[in-house]
Amino acid sequence: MLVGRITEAHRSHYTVFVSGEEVLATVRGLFHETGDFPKVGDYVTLELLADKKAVIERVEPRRSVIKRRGAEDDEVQIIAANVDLIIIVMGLDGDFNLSRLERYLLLAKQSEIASIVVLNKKDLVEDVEVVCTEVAAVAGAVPVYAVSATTGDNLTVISEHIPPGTTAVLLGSSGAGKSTITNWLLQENRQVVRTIRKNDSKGRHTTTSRQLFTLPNGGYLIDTPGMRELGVLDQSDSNEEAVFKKVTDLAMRCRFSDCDHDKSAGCAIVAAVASGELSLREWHNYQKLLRERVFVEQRDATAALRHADEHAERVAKRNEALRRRRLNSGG
Ligand SMILES: Nc1nc2c(ncn2[C@@H]2O[C@H](COP(=O)(O)OP(=O)(O)OP(=O)(O)O)[C@@H](O)[C@H]2O)c(=O)[nH]1
Ligand SMILES: [Mg+2]
Ligand SMILES: [Zn+2]
Repeated sequence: MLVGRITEAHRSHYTVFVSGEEVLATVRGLFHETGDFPKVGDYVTLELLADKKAVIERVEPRRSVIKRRGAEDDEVQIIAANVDLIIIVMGLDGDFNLSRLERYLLLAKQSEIASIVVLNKKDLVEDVEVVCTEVAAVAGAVPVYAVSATTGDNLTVISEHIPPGTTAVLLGSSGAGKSTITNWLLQENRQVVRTIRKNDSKGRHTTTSRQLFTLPNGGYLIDTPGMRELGVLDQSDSNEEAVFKKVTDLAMRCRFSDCDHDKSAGCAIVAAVASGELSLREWHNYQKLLRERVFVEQRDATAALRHADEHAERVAKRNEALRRRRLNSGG
């Protein structure tokens, strides 16, 4: 009997890393009785057969598990087992969402697994410091790093968090750059990466199953599909819209148009919170959403200005070229 580690879990078979190679495995009948099937990251005792095939006898006790409630059936599912670090990946593009980040942080806390926040696509942002400070306020003691997976900027900091023998998992929305980070850490293009939708920065759900990789330094990394597979997020994203609308509608009933919604007399929001029509939680969510939107708007405005500058420069160059040509042909 040998002990191996589950690298991929499919409907009826598993890929297991054992004695330096990957084998295809099925499970003993007993698993079908208990329903507790092996999960990615599990250590399993198995019997090797011919042709790189194997049968899994049992799952070794799990050191840790990341659990999540399924979207439709409300059933608890295990995302990964024996994880030492949750790497929460969020893009500094339209993916940026502090409420969602809070939910990931909560997931890590509930799993009792250490986490770090990786703000990816640093190359798209001018004022990274400002964003990091804002995120750090939400993340508390959890370290926050801004990186760029396409330029490699600051990525070594992630590898330092995955010492030999430890296991990290990448969590985050589709398009955040988890697979791009995976490829960089593997120093090899193993995972498929696909461009996001231009209009809303949403990914295309490129990665479709969880997979465990061995890193060059002997650490382990699990790449996961963007959150749609796990449900929850799309639903709460639309809740955010509802909260935003509720508050902006209320604010129109404030007596003064420049109401600070704090101590002002005749404030419809203060009244709504007092009457319970608006919960404090909704109000705080709204404030967070507002900060996010201001951040995204400012960033877009900066980008627009830069484009305008570049455009002006191109026009000036072209005019200069035209003028020269005219001078030349005239002279
Ligand atoms: N500008 C920029 N683009 C990036 C960066 N990292 C990733 N991308 C791009 O973002 C897109 C999505 O990257 P993926 O790595 O496929 O994202 P993912 O998180 O694995 O997405 P799913 O597999 O769908 O969950 C690709 O076009 C990447 O090239 C970055 O640091 N900067
Ligand atoms: Mg991916
Ligand atoms: Zn008000």
